[in-house]
Amino acid sequence: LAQINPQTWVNGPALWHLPARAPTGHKYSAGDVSVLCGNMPGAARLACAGARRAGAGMVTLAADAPFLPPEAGLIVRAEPLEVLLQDARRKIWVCGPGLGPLAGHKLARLIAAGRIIVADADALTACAGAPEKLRGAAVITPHEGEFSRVFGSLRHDRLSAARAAARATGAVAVLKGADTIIAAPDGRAAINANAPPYLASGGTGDVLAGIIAALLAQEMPAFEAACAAVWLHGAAALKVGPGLLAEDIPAVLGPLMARLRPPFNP
Ligand code: NPW
Ligand code: AMP
Ligand code: MG
Repeated sequence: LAQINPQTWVNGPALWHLPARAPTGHKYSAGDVSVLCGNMPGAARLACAGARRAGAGMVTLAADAPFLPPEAGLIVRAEPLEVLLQDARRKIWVCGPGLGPLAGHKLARLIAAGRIIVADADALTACAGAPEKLRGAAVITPHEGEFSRVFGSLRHDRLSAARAAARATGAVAVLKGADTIIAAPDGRAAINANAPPYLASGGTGDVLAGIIAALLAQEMPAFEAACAAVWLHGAAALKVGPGLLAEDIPAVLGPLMARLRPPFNP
């Protein structure tokens, strides 16, 4: 296990273990993920696809707009957030991809309701200059543009910046880019270089947010879930190859995860 300096590692499967699937589990026990959907439903759908292929048993696309077309196996709920929050099984939420100007309000509501949140995209932009608004999120996944909006321009090296962001918010910070830093509030950090440049393509970050949520829903601790998701996302992209579209990533996660998951009857 490569160690760069104390508590900083090169990300890889030695750092985390994917959870075993219970042989008698049902779809709710396999993990429930809800993805908020706003003005760009394509982004939220990509997060749903990532979550479903990363093993969440139930994934709900939670949209205020009633006109979203359904999709086999994906629950589309056109109901107010307040109604959906009445179901205590909806613990894990993706908040941000394609969510638009309501993202700040919805993020605050999810935090107040004590949900486990992956905050990305518009939820981060809604916290511009106000990192304290992210307190209560489990994982935040900024690209450098979003990072600068929330925390100010990247003055320090990316590793120190990600660590500071994790300390300031109490969330695991995933600072995305060619190399992605994953930093925990307790000082642990990992650097992921297992990703090809053709991952720089619209929607890939949305898929990553969904994968992280699915692993949280399968009860992985937040730092390990983020490390595993970032590594799998990069490995999936390498497997797809050049010409990758964001929607190609979810389908190759299964075979990758099959190699890493413990057997059904450990
Ligand atoms: P520059 O060029 O460096 O000056 P935005 P977004 C800067 C949804 N999507 N990576 C850069 O500025 C998202 O989920 C919908 C990227 C750039 O102009 C959001 O809801 C899709 N950017 C919404 O669109 C698929 C970097 O930040 C600006 C950067 C907007 O999200 C695509 C971009 O930030 C997309 O996911 C970096 N490393 N470093 C769909 N399928 O419907 C600096 N920047 O304006 O918040 O735009 O990330 O596209
Ligand atoms: P987003 O900006 O939210 O769409 O997320 C983009 C995704 O692509 C993140 O997971 C980044 O880490 C990844 N990515 C962006 N640029 C590169 C690059 N040059 N090499 C490898 N991965 C990249
Ligand atoms: Mg994004």
